[in-house]
Amino acid sequence: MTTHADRVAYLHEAGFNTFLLRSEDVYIDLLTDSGTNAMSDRQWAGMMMGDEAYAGSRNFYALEEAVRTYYGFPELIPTHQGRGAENILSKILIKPGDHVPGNMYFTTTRAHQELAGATFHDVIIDDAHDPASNHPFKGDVDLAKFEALVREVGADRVPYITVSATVNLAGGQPISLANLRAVAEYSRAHGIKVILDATRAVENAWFIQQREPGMAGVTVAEILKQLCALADGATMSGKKDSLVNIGGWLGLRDPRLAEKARGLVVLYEGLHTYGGLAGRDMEAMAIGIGESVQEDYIRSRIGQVHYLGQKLIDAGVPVVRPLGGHAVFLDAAAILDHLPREEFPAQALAAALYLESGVRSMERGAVSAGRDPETGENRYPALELVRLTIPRRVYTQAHMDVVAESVIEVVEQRAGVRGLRFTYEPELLRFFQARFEET
Ligand code: PM9
Repeated sequence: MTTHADRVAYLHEAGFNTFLLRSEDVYIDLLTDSGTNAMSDRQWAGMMMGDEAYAGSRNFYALEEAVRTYYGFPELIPTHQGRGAENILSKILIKPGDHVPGNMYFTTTRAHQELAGATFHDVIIDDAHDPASNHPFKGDVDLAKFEALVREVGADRVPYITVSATVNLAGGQPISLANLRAVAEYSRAHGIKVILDATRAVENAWFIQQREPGMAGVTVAEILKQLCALADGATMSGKKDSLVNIGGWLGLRDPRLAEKARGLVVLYEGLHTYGGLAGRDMEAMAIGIGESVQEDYIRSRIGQVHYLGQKLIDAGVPVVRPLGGHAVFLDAAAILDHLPREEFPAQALAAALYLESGVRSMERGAVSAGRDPETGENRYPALELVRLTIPRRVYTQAHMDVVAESVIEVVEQRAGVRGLRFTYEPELLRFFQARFEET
């Protein structure tokens, strides 16, 4: 715990960017659910079984088996984390001048697509951009937008569509199985691949079980398999759903494409049977995959997110509706409606929350969206959000109560929160290292 005076000093040192705080100076850390999970006793036991051979580690085969069993992709290329898989996939599928549609952008995913020479196009349904819409599947692709893009640029310039399950920047919102089926049918007919961002697909499967007609009696494990069966490949950050601190993979069906990916993984990550991971890390991820689809686990995980979200809704705090899978997203544009978008209300709100109570959150608005590579102008997404991200198996309901009280306090005192301007703006993925001062 820190004092208010401590936090004023730490926040200034960090340039009003919660990524630049030291974790020691944070009381409750809701920056991200990425790699912040608590591993189970079984996973830790697995860590002791690391086979640290350079090639052909026993743990690689355990991971391959787990991915085949639960995700259904026959070809597995391990990577150090999700963006390693995104880099390789973008390089093997994209030619300069191509177009890649997706159900909303994600920061690292779009950055790799752009670096490979593609233009990203958002083809998510309009409801996803409206924080108040209660659509049960705000992650759905708008087929009319997707088809219009393909007509405009030609199917041969669209190597694949990225479908995220769930959609992080829309608020952890799920895509329905019916929608993904329709996307896959259309894509197949036009020679376009479907690539699933499976980072939080287990959480997505839980929402399908809860909300999609006819799915109530189907297990989360079976729904996950059905989701993946519709995709030609998947990128995965195991640091989320798979309950580990590090690890990822690229899963594919086409063995020739997998050969190409293996050719690149040895260049960027490590040999194709470890992909930048220690053997013990692959073992922990293999065990975590099995744990992640257990019904009791996933119900309590999302239940905790909803416990916090419901407290804020009951207090009248504007949050993205319906509540998502991994986080509660505060509608910073509504809360700090005295600040123009140019003064980054979400960045300012995240800073104010830290100042109030030592709770760390993350900006997910204009700072994260970066600049248009063509025009150099700031991109202003419809959603200007602060994410309260819940690590898995880490915090108690009492911690959630403290967070709710802190947010409510900041909202009550919102008139005193000032806007921010850049003092340092990195060129790529600027949100990680940018620095700000008060306007
Ligand atoms: N997500 C998150 O906090 C990690 C840092 S922010 C860039 O939400 C999706 C949907 C993600 C994601 C990371 C990645 C990249 C891909 N897709 O962080 O490289 O949410 O393992 O995964 C973060 P890695």
